[in-house]
Amino acid sequence: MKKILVIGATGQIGSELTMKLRSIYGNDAVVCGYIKGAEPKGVLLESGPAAICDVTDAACLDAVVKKYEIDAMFNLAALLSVVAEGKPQLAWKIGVDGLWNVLEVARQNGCSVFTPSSIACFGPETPADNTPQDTIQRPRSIYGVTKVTTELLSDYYFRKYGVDTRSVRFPGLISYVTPPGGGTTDYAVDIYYSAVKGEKFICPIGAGTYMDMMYMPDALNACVQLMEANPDRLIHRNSFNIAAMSFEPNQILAAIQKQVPGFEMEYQVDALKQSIANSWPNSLDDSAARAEWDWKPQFDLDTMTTDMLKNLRAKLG
Ligand code: AKB
Repeated sequence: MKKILVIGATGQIGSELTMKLRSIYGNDAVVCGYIKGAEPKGVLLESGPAAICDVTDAACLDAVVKKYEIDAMFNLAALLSVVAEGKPQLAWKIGVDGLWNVLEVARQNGCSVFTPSSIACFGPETPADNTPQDTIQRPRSIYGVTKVTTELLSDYYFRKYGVDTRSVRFPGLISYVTPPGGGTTDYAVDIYYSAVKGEKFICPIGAGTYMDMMYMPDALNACVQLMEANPDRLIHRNSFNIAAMSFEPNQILAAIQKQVPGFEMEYQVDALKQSIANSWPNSLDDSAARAEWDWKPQFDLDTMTTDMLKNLRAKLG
């Protein structure tokens, strides 16, 4: 990767991925692609180029790719699971029609493309524990439906046109930098904010609901490592299971209580979030990613908790 466009660069993953890519490839080599209403600010804006880049507008995307001579795109444009349930057609328009535009522009301009999938690409018929890399994918949420389609379309463009498409299935991502917007796994971020603010946490996900989660630094490493991987080693492409930790609400509570004694949580289960969570796996088998591109996470629940609390205390004063 020499010249990179991050689409959705002001979102939860994009804001940190853009800065990480700039630290590796140089500030001028990484374009921060954003949409109106989600303009970049601060260091994201000041440290390198930025351009309006809407995946639903192929001509706009093509112009940005040509202007900056882009050779790799990170396509992070998507509505997360809970928001998508309220706007299914928009979720499809951004996630699938938008990807089609990205892939066509990539084909015409010789770019590689990373488009994340998610644990949401699985459904209730999928084996829930140690979910295999290749298994049944019949998601119930519209977000999951768009993610399976994303995987299939990306593989199609690789096989038919040779476009270098690669992807991982992200678990819930936990970060102290940019909050997530409308996902089922957001509780695992929100709980840290409550702990640092000294507030009781109201948990919308029921006790005993296991989901895979990952600390953002590991997620960012996965993006870079997979895009830099030797293509000759890749048996899979779209999309790799990756995993770092799996827990249920009482376990993240206990991890925080070790460092914030007296921190309290109460359950008030949200029916929509719970039904989505119930349809997702408990934990993924990421052995294909480990074998094909040496994937290995650095953070577990305790080390992530220490880092989250330290950084959130500094951020929130
Ligand atoms: C969500 O909860 O919607 C996302 C995801 C797991 O893809 N964080």
